[in-house]
Amino acid sequence: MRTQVAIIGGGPSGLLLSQLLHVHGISSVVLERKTRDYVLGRIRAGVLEKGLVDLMDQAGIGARMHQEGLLHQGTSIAYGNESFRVDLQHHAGRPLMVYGQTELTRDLYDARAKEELPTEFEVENVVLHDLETEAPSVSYEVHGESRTLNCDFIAGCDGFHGVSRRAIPDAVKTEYERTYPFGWLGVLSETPPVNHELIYANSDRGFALCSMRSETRSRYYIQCALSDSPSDWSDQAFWDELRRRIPEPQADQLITGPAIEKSIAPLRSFVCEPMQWGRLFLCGDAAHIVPPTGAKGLNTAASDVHYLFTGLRQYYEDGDANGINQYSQRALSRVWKVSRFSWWFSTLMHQFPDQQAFDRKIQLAELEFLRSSEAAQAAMAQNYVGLPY
Ligand code: FAS
Ligand code: PHB
Repeated sequence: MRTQVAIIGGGPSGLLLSQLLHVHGISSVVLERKTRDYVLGRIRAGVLEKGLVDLMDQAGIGARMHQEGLLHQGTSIAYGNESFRVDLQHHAGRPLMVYGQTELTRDLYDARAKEELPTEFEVENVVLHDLETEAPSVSYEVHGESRTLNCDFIAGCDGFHGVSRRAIPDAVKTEYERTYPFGWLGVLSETPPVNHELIYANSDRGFALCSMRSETRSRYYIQCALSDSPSDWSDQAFWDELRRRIPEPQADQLITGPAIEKSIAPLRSFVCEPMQWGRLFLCGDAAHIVPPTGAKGLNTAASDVHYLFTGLRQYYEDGDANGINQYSQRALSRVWKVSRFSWWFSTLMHQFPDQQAFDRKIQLAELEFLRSSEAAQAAMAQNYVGLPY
């Protein structure tokens, strides 16, 4: 089989790249390890930057997102008995869109099926070949049958645990990593959100986040020990702990219900340099991971897709290879700024097990400065709504 761009991974990165290429007449095949339903069963990001909203529109599949998504003009930060709102529209000139990654991925898969774009599910033993030639290929198996996909380029969109990053020689690659000594216990519930906008809370008991998927479906997180497992937390224990960590007015109004999903995500910062090798280009979680505090994981996958799509389009339409040759450098420049923001916000909002009393006072002083300073809120807002591509 032959295509112009082989895409490994059928998560949001791979699907969005494939859809954008298709709209501009560039062929691609998506190779996905799991089934469509398995991919759609993952509960992950909830907040979209305007850059990602615009890419969905550019791909011609933004209709349901605009119909069902919620535009948020601000977000709240709580600490101790204090709580303040950061006006995103005022400081950064645009809102955020609340629309779950699951729904965005569903829209992408529905568009693929409608246009009958080639997707291979349940692929195994994916191997990348001849990356340093002009005729790379990907070999793989589907239900025991061996296949080869010949192509011009390979997009490694296979997430943190995929095979693409490993295809870049160790001698060429530098991996930067920081792990955090806690996780996020997340609960999805068919209950109305406790607040009309998100609340990020730094309490003496640990971090909490009140988010949502719609006006009837809420998403909540509490910081938990890395040794915890979801089964350690009954629904009641989760709701009781969440109440202890959020401001009293919201705690009193919290409407609880059965958890329809409960999971724990570890937190890490990770960046692989370079993000390209020969004809292989890494996109999204295959190249970098950020702690979810800043809601930047999915959104940084989107900026990678923008840079790679633009470069590939330039190559095929104008014969100009500058965009693809500069991809890693351009993508990494934004990746590091996003990694810094995600690290800063995570460090500001969480209780660290080895934290000294001095550290806590510094955290509270920074939160007090953020509450009282227009300049500090503007800096936070501009990062949070999304840095320019
Ligand atoms: P993905 O990991 O989503 O997709 C990669 C795809 O490649 C998967 O479908 C996988 O099955 C497939 N694959 C892997 N190996 C393969 C192989 N060898 N061959 C073929 N296919 C292969 N971000 C936020 O902004 N906010 C959040 O709250 C948030 N919560 C998260 C919670 C968890 C538990 C995780 C893991 C991530 C979370 N993220 C969050 C980040 C997340 O949203 C990612 O940034 C986003 O899924 C990135 O999309 P992709 O790069 O497509 O990677
Ligand atoms: C979510 O709704 O899942 C979410 C929102 C904002 C974040 C992280 C996760 O910073």
